[in-house]
Amino acid sequence: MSKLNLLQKLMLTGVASAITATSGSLLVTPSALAATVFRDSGNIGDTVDAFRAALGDPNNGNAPGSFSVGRREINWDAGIVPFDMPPDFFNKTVTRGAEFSTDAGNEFGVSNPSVGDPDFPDNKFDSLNPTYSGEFMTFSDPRLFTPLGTNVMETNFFVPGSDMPAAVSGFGAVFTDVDLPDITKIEYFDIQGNLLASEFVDPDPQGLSFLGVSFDAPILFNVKITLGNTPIGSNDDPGNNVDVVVLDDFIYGEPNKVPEPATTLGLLALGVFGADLLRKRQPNR
Ligand SMILES: [Ca+2]
Ligand SMILES: [Ca+2]
Ligand SMILES: [Ca+2]
Repeated sequence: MSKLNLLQKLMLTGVASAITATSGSLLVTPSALAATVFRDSGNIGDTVDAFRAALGDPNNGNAPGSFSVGRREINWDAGIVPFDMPPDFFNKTVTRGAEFSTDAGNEFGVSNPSVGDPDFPDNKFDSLNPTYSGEFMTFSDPRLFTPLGTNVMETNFFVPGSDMPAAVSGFGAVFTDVDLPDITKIEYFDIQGNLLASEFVDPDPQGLSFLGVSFDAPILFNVKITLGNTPIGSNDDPGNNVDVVVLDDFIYGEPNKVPEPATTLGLLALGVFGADLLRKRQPNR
């Protein structure tokens, strides 16, 4: 319910570097980095709106490319999103600059598909387990999102509609049916893999929870989300330490292009390799 008393100020220092946007380029500068945590459960609408305001307006929707202001959101609710959702659907098909992965084959599900989808009917994943429609709640009706075969997933950001890696100034997600404390969490990483923040999601059994972290600059490269302690499919049974959790809305800052270290290394390697090839192709004299 409350807003400010759920808002924590967190100062991160040390390993993190701040990236300052200057005239379209990204400048890496070593400095302290401020992060703000937005956490709520139950009636989460006010905290979600405060997080949106921290990231900034407007919602840039499906516009391809990167903009200097605003944010992106995914509510999963459009009928075109298939029940078996490809991991790059929200970058390549619907261009919002987010791609998802898991260590269980990169499979994802979106509930309540439109009539005509081969997986219809489904209500809040009750086609995967008939008890789920009594456990899960929506923030945005009617559709929910989950990784399949695992309870851990990652999100990487791209200049929307492209393969150019990007960073954002914050990420938040709506969770439903968080039963157990100190398990469901989001971990936030910079481009070098440094952990910027790790925050647990407050429980709200059969209800809604929200967690978002915003940063002073677009330094967030990857987020890792842990949903309860059990992949979707099992009966939710927190009394026996089985907690199944799924997701609703994702809200994140506008993706900003970042230099990709792997590309630089790749070009260096290619240069060395190319020089070696050239040497080998020199005719003997
Ligand atoms: Ca939704
Ligand atoms: Ca439950
Ligand atoms: Ca649960």
